[in-house]
Amino acid sequence: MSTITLCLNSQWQGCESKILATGSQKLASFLFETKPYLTMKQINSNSLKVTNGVYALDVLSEGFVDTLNSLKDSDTSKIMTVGATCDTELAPVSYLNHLYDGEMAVLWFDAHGDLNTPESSPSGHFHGMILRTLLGEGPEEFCKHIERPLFSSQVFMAGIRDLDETESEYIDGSNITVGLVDNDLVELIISAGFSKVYIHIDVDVLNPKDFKDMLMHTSGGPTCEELTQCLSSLSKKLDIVGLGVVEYCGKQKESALKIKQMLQNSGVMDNLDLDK
Ligand SMILES: [Mn+2]
Repeated sequence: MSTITLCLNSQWQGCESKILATGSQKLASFLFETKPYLTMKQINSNSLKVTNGVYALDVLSEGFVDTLNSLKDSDTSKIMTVGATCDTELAPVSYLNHLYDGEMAVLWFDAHGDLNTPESSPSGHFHGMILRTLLGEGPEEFCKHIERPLFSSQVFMAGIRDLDETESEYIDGSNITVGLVDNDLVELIISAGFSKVYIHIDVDVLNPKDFKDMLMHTSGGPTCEELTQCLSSLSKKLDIVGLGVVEYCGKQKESALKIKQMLQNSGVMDNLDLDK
């Protein structure tokens, strides 16, 4: 029997915007309502120093190991995370990819690639390195705890439109699939042989003309309705084993409702056994 674990991870030091911690807390209580959820330990350190090219590396690596251990203790088979920054996906994706032995696709809805290394990153912010780390190329402090890195053939990206040059080169030399936020996306995943999917939603994938409560406004991208349609086709044909919703600022009350409606109307909540 599948069990789902709900998580709030407010670790915000993957960039330097503390507002994402507050945003994640507001969104988790709104989405999870009265359901019990795990609150991941938030490491607070004032040093926030750059180590080996990564801002707050010590804080982030300690938080990652703590979260990974919590998930292992929970012995869960599905995870939904509301996280502050993109790097809060590191523990749930690592845990599930090990559990399912690589038999899951990872679908990255994001305006960005998150494929930098400490050497190529313009900012040193770890939230821009998370997917590359999951692929096994990241700081040793994280990689040594990832039992099964992703193969690039597991990764599907949609909505990306703000890539650094080195990220584009990396994608071109990999087996990552880049698709559109539409109904064909599910067919790309199925024809690659996957029936399970982990879905990452950085809310900056959305068109800022339609949704404004994200940290990094990036012009273009799908409307809430378009993303709902795409999620709906995924929900109908795939087993969603994990979901992460990240980088939400929580400045407007109605924006949390928009996210909830997308997840409910598309059937994602149902697929995760959360609408019972
Ligand atoms: Mn992003």
